[in-house]
Amino acid sequence: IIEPPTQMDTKQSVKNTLSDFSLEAHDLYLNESVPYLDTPPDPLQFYRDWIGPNKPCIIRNAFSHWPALSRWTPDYLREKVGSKVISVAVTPNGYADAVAGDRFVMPEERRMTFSSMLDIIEGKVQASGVFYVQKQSSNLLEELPELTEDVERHIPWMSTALGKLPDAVNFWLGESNAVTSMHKDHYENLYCVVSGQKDFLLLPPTDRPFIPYGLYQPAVYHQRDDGEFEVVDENDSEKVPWIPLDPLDPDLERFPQYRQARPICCSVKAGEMLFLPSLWFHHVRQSHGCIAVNFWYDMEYDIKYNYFQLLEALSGVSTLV
Ligand SMILES: O=C(O)CCC(=O)C(=O)O
Repeated sequence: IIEPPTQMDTKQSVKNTLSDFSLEAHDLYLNESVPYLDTPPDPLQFYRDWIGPNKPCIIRNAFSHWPALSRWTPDYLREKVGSKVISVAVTPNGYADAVAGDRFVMPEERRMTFSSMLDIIEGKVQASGVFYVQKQSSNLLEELPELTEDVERHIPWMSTALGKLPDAVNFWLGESNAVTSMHKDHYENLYCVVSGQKDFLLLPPTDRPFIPYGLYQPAVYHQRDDGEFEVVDENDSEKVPWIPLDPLDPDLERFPQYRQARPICCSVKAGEMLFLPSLWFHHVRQSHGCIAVNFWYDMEYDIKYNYFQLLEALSGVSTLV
């Protein structure tokens, strides 16, 4: 007599299939490190080789003509935008938008002048907390339009390749201990480092089955007058799905499935541009005072997205084993 499969057998079989799925992606098309291109690409070639296949690469000499590369010194920035009031993310530990205990904690969004931020970066003022300009809602165009003449509002070959303009152009400036926790976005991301260095840890979308998610109560940090930070619940907000794992120090007892993940690390230096394809998981660190500008082009909600949604659903089933 052949016994019908139990629910446990079915889950184990989904889990095995997903492990093979990830292995096959590595065998078929993924690189073991992030390759370099030496010149800005032709749009069709870039679409064919990198956007379509959903593979990251680092492009050199893609924005050597930007005045920002030589101009953006603290003195120049103070003179040009020093008095502008911008949004700065402030946290006690450098972790903005990250899981802390049983909460998903967002940074305090502090309004301050660009000069005050530079004072902190340059060590002229000792502030408690970690400061990071990382507003992500096209803050370059919205908050610092005076700086756009030093860069470009879009990357012409990327806009041609995708047939659209970026949804957002973001400006990043942070302290060395400001970290962006692991997450993924629905953007084709061109990330340009203007000064300093960014360190990316990347995981392909096909490694999704090994990446744990939980549902967390949203909260925000708030710095009290005595300098201490408190965590204030956002009671009216719905729970947020987020990744509780720190890929720099993964708790493999708690998340054994992460053993199968195969992260790729890369450093993006001043003058280099990372193409970070849609749906890739990324965790980001930086050198102190690193400045970057990035372009978020919305992804196509095509069969790639559609398959990824299926993978998400199946990953949820398999982690219940
Ligand atoms: O630079 C960072 O800290 C994070 C960048 C990022 O997450 C993004 O561009 O999607």
